[in-house]
Amino acid sequence: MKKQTRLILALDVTSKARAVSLAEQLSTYFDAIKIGYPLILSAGIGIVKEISAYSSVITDLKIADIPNTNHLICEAALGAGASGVIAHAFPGKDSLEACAASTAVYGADLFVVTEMSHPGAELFMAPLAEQMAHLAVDVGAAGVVAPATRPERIKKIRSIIGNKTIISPGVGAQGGSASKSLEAGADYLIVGRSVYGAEDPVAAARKVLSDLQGF
Ligand code: BMP
Repeated sequence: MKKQTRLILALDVTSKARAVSLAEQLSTYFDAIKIGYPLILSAGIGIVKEISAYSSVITDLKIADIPNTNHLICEAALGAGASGVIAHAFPGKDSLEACAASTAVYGADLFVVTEMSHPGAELFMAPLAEQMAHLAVDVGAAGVVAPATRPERIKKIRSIIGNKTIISPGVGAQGGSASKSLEAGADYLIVGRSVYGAEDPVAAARKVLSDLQGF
């Protein structure tokens, strides 16, 4: 994934035509486009290839199964053209290793979720997030997902993972601050509704980008 704007677009729309149109309009403002269940279930896995015409694609299927099933999911996403996948750590090391092995074959990036950005993540995920970050390091993941809604947690996770990549959702619609997340150590910010849901998505993307000047 290139590192120019430090922004990743979360393209959680459910219309294939709208997704392609937004990708075409917005790709220059983003280093990658993240697509997940809302779009893939609506438009089919072929949407990965269509969006790849405009940008690197990270498939956010939050893979969380036994190793063999994880392998099959990775194959489907990477075979469709994804340059990165996102997996959960909680199923354990063997499950994550299956994802790491698949991504290595394709030369793709594995991102491991540590602590999610929504309030409910404080119940089960936050207490284990640091162990999940260690597991991401152990399996050789390219990076982790850490919450822009809690910059102090980004800082803690950065101290565990060294120079691996942190991609960070929660800016904008979820109330996280772009500048505080970057200051805390995020490499990329994941932004969805505040851009694709805006009346003028291009203007909204430009605004987010201008807020990042100086970082
Ligand atoms: P939005 O900017 O609209 O809140 O979108 C954030 C995106 O990041 C969504 O695709 C969501 O599924 C994802 N995400 C998140 O919000 N928090 C996490 O901890 C992990 C995520 O993948």
